[in-house]
Amino acid sequence: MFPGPHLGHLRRSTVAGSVTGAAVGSTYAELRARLAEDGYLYMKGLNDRATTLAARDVVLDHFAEQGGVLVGKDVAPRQEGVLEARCGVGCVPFMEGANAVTHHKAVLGGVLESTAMRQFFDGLFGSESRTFDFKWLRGVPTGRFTGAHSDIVYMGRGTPELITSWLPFGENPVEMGTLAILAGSHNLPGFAQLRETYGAMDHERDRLDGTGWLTMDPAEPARFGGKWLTADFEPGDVLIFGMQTMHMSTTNVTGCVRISCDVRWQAAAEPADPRYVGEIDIASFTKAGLGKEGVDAGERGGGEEEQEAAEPKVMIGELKAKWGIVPDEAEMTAVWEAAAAVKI
Ligand SMILES: O=C(O)CCC(=O)C(=O)O
Repeated sequence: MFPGPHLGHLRRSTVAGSVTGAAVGSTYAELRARLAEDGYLYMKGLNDRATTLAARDVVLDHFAEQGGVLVGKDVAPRQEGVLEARCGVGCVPFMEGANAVTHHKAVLGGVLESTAMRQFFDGLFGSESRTFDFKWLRGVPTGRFTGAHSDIVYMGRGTPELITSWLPFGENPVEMGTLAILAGSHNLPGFAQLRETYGAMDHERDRLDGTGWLTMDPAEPARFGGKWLTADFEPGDVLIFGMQTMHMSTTNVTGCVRISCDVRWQAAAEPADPRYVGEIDIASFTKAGLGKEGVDAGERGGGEEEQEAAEPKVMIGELKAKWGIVPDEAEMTAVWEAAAAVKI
């Protein structure tokens, strides 16, 4: 249920002067303080609505060209992004990386690296900003969601002051799959152990198996405190958060594809994670997770199998046991029910 005891509303922010005709909004100093305190900024209408919808059209055109993805050849039903009944994972085209769709003028210049985005991040960092060349553009089909994780696990080889921006391409209500933030996970003492263990990992270096998610169960990290928050997003809204803010998505329970993109930003003068800038070899990135699948076996002079045998993958469950944070079902149920009993 949204909003409900387990999933509340994100607090809205706008930049001072950015909302036409309204004397509302925060200065960059206030936004920096809010980001430090809340672990996120929910920027309403940071990007232009019409431009965002134009970028959505580019993605839908790409889907339509593949065939078998969307219902309806005419413009109107296609814009709804209604999926063919049998179109699930593996059918919706994979778009992560730096490619003709992510770097289409209307997508890149209009939305992902729009003037509004660049100005915002320059203001937020108080210096010139830059973004990775790699863009995490996704079409998420019915029934799918992203598990709980912190981004540091996938992109911690540059500055730790890296910021993720999540941009929905179109009307994106909670039931279509929205990004949910576990507010407090970045700074509450209850999460300290998690930040020092899971939050200190490097998915590739530590050979973490599979997606690198901590869990698919939102109750599991919520037992450390904090609160899951999300929103019904509109075109142009941008959700911003830091590397230690745990997040996941709600499930897409509609018949329409959810289109969204993650774009990472940092101060230009800071070191950037080399995996995501310059030439990107997409063949060496996994489709399921966010990160690259292991260190290139070729670089180490061994085949994939040889490397596997020498350094088997570690399962997240084994790590939780080592860290002493294996979820106790009874404890989790009690915490979840206690939260449900709180009047909001
Ligand atoms: O859009 C999604 O489902 C997940 C995005 C995300 O968590 C990420 O890229 O860090």
